[in-house]
Amino acid sequence: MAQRKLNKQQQQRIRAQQDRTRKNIESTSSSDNPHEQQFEGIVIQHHGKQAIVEEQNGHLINCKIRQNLGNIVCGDRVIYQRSPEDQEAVILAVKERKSVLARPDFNRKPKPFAANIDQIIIVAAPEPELSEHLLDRYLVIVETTGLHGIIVINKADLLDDSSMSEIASRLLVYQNIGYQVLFCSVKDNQGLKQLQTILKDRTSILVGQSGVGKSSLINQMLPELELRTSELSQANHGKHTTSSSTLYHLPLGGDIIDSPGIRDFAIWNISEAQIAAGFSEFRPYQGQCRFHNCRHINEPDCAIKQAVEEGSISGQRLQSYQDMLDELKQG
Ligand SMILES: Nc1nc2c(ncn2[C@@H]2O[C@H](COP(=O)(O)OP(=O)(O)OP(=O)(O)O)[C@@H](O)[C@H]2O)c(=O)[nH]1
Ligand SMILES: [Mg+2]
Ligand SMILES: [Zn+2]
Repeated sequence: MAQRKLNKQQQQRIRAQQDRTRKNIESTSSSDNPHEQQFEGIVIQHHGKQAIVEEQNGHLINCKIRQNLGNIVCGDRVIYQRSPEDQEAVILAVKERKSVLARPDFNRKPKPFAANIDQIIIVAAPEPELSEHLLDRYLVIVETTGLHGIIVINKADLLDDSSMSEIASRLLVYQNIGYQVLFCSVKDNQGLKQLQTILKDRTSILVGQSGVGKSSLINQMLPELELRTSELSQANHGKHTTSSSTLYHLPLGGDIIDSPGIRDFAIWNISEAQIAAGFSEFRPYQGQCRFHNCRHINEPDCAIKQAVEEGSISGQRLQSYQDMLDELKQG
């Protein structure tokens, strides 16, 4: 995933296009054209050149996407047009996004997949095994997007006393630098009330390895999910929808986006400085290394290495940072 800043040029181009489209919309008042009315809706899912949009009355409608609009993604607020009898509609414009997450497409170009998110819920579990390597990469995204990030350890029911204390001590590193860690279990209904409180009145996205239980967590919080799933599948011409990001409304208020698990997660399209900025505990030491452009690898008088020696920064986190720089260099 990457942050919106990386796509600034692209964003500007899209925005200019949208401004033009908006102006066009404004100049064609709907009363000129009584059969084609314009509405605002929210994108629930997108599939190539089509998107499923939730209308203001809660119904889902399949929309084509007008050319040159750029990528329309889950969470986008859009203006669409349809005549009352139409089952299909056309998206004319996208409202400005307050945030966007992207992942590399097959050409390693950033491809947005979710928009207008407030917080990222990183889901991990004892099975598949917890990976700090992956966790640190997600946290770089959290820090560089400026979104709120929380770590959820699902499948807590699989932990006995000793594996619980082992995993808890590994997570202490993250709690010490200010991240909230919440243990949950879909099976035992553990931690879900707290999770619902965290999700209330915000737009959150669940990210994490395939199989950690992201969809199961959502399923547990949404009693009417099955209904929504079949409605979605109908709006999408009966296709299965499990492979794309999908937005759901939570019963207590707020929205949640389920995203497909990431199998191949590489650091990509990001600068060394952004990686460093992704380690929030490095911040207090900024400007304290002997060299202003210190990369905290083997430079003398490095304040970060000093902090590791003194025990105020975790050596494992510094190692993780250095691994990411290596990975970046290898491309
Ligand atoms: N023991 C246990 N199993 C769980 C729990 N939550 C989910 N599972 C199981 O974990 C498996 C994967 O769950 P999913 O919800 O499909 O995982 P996901 O993260 O959505 O996976 P992708 O969609 O591939 O990214 C399923 O077999 C679930 O039944 C839990 O709290 N405890
Ligand atoms: Mg899933
Ligand atoms: Zn340094």
